[in-house]
Amino acid sequence: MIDTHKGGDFRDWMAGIQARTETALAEVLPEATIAPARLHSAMRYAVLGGGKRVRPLLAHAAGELAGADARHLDRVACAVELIHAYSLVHDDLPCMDDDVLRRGKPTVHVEYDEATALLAGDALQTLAFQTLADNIPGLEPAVRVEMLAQLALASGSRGMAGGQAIDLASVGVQLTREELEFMHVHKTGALIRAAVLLGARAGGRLSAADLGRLDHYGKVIGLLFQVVDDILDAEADTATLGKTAGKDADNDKPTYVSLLGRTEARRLAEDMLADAQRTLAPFGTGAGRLSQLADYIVHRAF
Ligand code: GRG
Repeated sequence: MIDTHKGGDFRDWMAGIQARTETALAEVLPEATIAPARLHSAMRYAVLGGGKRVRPLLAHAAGELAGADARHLDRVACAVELIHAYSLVHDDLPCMDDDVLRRGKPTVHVEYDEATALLAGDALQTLAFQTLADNIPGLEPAVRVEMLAQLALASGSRGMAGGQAIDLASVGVQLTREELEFMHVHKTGALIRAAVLLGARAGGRLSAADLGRLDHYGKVIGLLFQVVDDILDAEADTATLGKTAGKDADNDKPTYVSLLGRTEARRLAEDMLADAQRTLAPFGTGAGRLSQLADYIVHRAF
């Protein structure tokens, strides 16, 4: 379907969405000079100038398919990316993964302090909801309420935060494949799925059946993102540290590689990619960007 994720046209489209997302995020985030300046500075530090912006790309791609206004999609993209940024700030805290580096820079609690990082994450989360709740000219309030409910569900205890809780409880535990999948469908997958659906909801063009197809696509690529992340982590560990493949470097968390082995994990990723592409087939060329993004998620590094 269309060209692959390596095509120049796709790269240009990606760069365009990444740039407009950066601008939109810089606008919705309070200036670092506004009091409380340290908190606002930490929020901007956490969000701006880094990240692949996978979720905004998915929101825009789904929204384009649904005939959405690009300015409405900017708001959706900001909301989802702010939730993502909050999750990373909190995930890096000493009480969770205790990481000192993120996107090649010191993590927020290292650059600022732990209390500021906690508050920055909290405030990013609430800013995400404010971004959708504030008036968006041309986007019906009823649609925005639906989006707010969907984003809340994806972020909370029955979504990302719930997945994180299961992840923390699974350190040193042997999970079955079903349990691992359940954890990742929530921890990483729920927000990715929400990015696709919120983007689609911003346009009025799709039927319930089409939204159902996109929901399946979002679910598959959300999980696929994590399978690939596990493979990339295992490869990085082996390359840099000579570690035993498949175990999380820091805390012995189960991964797809530890459960299936690298070859089988790669096969799973390719099978899931095929599932995602099949799901998009009825949309024809209109789903070209979503198709390329699925390909990009799998082949971004191998
Ligand atoms: C703290 C409530 C709470 C949740 C945290 C998603 C998550 C839940 C933690 C992230 C931990 C992690 C590194 C998971 C692996 C997959 C993943 C989400 C990687 C980071 O996302 P990318 O690759 O990051 O999209 P960039 O930097 O490109 O934005």
